[in-house]
Amino acid sequence: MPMNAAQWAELGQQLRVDSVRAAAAAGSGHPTSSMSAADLIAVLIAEHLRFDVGHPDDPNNDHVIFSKGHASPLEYAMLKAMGVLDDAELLTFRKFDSPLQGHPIPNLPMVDVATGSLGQGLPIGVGVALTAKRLDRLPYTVWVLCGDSELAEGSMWEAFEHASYAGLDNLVAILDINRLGQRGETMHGWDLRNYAGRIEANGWHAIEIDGHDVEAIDRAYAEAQATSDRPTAIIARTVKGKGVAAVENKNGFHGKPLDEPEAAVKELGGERDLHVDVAKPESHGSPHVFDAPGGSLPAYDVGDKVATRKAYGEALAVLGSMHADVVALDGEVGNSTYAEIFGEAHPDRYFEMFIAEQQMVATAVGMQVRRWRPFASTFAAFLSRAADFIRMAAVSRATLSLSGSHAGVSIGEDGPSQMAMEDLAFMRAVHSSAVIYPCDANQTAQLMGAMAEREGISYVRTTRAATPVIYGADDRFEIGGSHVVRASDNDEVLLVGAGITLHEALKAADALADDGIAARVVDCYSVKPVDVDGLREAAAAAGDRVVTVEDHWPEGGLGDAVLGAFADADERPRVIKLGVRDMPGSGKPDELLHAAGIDADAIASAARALVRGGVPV
Ligand SMILES: Cc1ncc(C[n+]2csc(CCOP(=O)(O)OP(=O)(O)O)c2C)c(N)n1
Repeated sequence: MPMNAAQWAELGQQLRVDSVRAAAAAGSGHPTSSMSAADLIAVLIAEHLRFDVGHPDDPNNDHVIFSKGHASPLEYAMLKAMGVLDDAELLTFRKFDSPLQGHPIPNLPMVDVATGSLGQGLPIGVGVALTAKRLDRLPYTVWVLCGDSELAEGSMWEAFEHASYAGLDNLVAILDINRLGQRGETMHGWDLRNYAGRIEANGWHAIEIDGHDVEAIDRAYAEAQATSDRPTAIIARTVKGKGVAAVENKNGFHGKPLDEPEAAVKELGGERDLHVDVAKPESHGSPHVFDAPGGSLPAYDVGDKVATRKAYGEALAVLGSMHADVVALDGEVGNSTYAEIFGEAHPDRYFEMFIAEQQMVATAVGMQVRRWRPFASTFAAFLSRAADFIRMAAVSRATLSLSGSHAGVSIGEDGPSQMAMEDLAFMRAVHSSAVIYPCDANQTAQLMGAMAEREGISYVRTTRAATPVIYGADDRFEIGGSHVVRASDNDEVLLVGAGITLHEALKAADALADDGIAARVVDCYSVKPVDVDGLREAAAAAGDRVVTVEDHWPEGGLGDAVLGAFADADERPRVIKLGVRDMPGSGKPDELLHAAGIDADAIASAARALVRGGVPV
């Protein structure tokens, strides 16, 4: 039975009451932030949402994303009204072991991603809406509830710009303009025109309404759905804490349960038990399936010189032919990362995200919500701009692959602004991550095949320079492994490198051999998980003397990963960690590797000092 306007208002009150009750039961949470948006959510689920509650995986279902994730009491109250949760479950909010966490994570039907780091839900919503248009080719709508404080985040404006550029008329941003943030008024208070002007300038349709007038809300949603060619923002003037005089429109009540919840519930008209039969999607389509005729990973001739970034692009293009769900995104450097090779082979599955790294990662997160397998690339240095999106992708239990090119000083003349020197440390610290740093083209191709099948966040660091192919196309590498590249029965020292430094380590081993010192060389291409057993075995076979070398700051990268492999061993080797310690400048790659003390000369002298018991220079 469709509801009438009075019932929508009643439902709004129920959502407020349940938000107050959930926060009261938890003793914490954000009821006032939930109360301002309650009418907006009530009319949405009663009238406009298309979602088959019995089949939450129906690919035709709409998506609802709470960009203001702290309004989780409202989200859970909404799920209760829809029959996804019962009242007892609602009251487990924020309790240990309850799925109803302080901020949402995708452990409940309808919750696609983790939110709570503000400024992320709308960019991810853009990713889901883009997926609807270009990949799934299904007519579902993406509804995103945003707070007004988070509109100060630059990532929100990356999202506004990209959504209109991509013509996402299936995206509706619901802006809960309640004037207040965490500690006081936002920059623009209730100046709805200010928001509307900027959003319209970004190519959106903007509708200004009173966010507690349920009929106006209904009309705005209908208008949004009737709008073609561009996304719509509903800019709703609302009141924080609406309906309870003690907190209504008052500063100082953000993120706190109400002092007198029972009185508040009474003031709101008491508990209700309205149930909403959310309308099912009208469409019954299946997601589009792209052609994937198959193929085999590229093979390179030993001795040729090929940049691993080039192998990344070539392998990715083949992976696109092997797997219909592989898609690629790039941050306007596709001719440097070589993602453009995928773009040429599979233009319909290639997404130019421009210089908007947060939006790029958010789009990848949105695509994997819909079960696509995104590979997103840019210079490794610039992935750091999306660090919080990557961190939150892990909270979302996302599966996606990232590629960072132009790592370290070896990029040469462009200088330190373009050199990733922190990426290994950051990516290692991401929950669920694998960190891969291949040294040659065959190894890159092999490991990308593994990345395409791995769950979690996978990162591959690629190198700008063309490096010699040292492995055969039939050599096999797995994530978590390492490879002994050079060994003898009388090794006195172990050199551990990866990527560009593996080649320096091999040159150093030649120089050491001239001095009569046999060096074992291990390619530690899997920086996380690191091959603990392989490294321990190699160190033991090389006199328990180890030199690690990385084109990265010494903190948190390859050297620390290797040290971690030895940390709880009964016998620990002596380890010298070589990394970049001083701020580099411009120069030729060889000059910069030398100046940083990570070239063959530096490795050889560290090894000599270890073997001869001296202090390395
Ligand atoms: C990136 C980020 N910065 C800061 C916070 C802490 N925080 C949580 S809610 C909030 C205020 C949110 O205000 P608004 O978006 O207007 O929503 P309201 O609670 O007023 O409805 C802040 C600053 C956060 N969660 N994420």
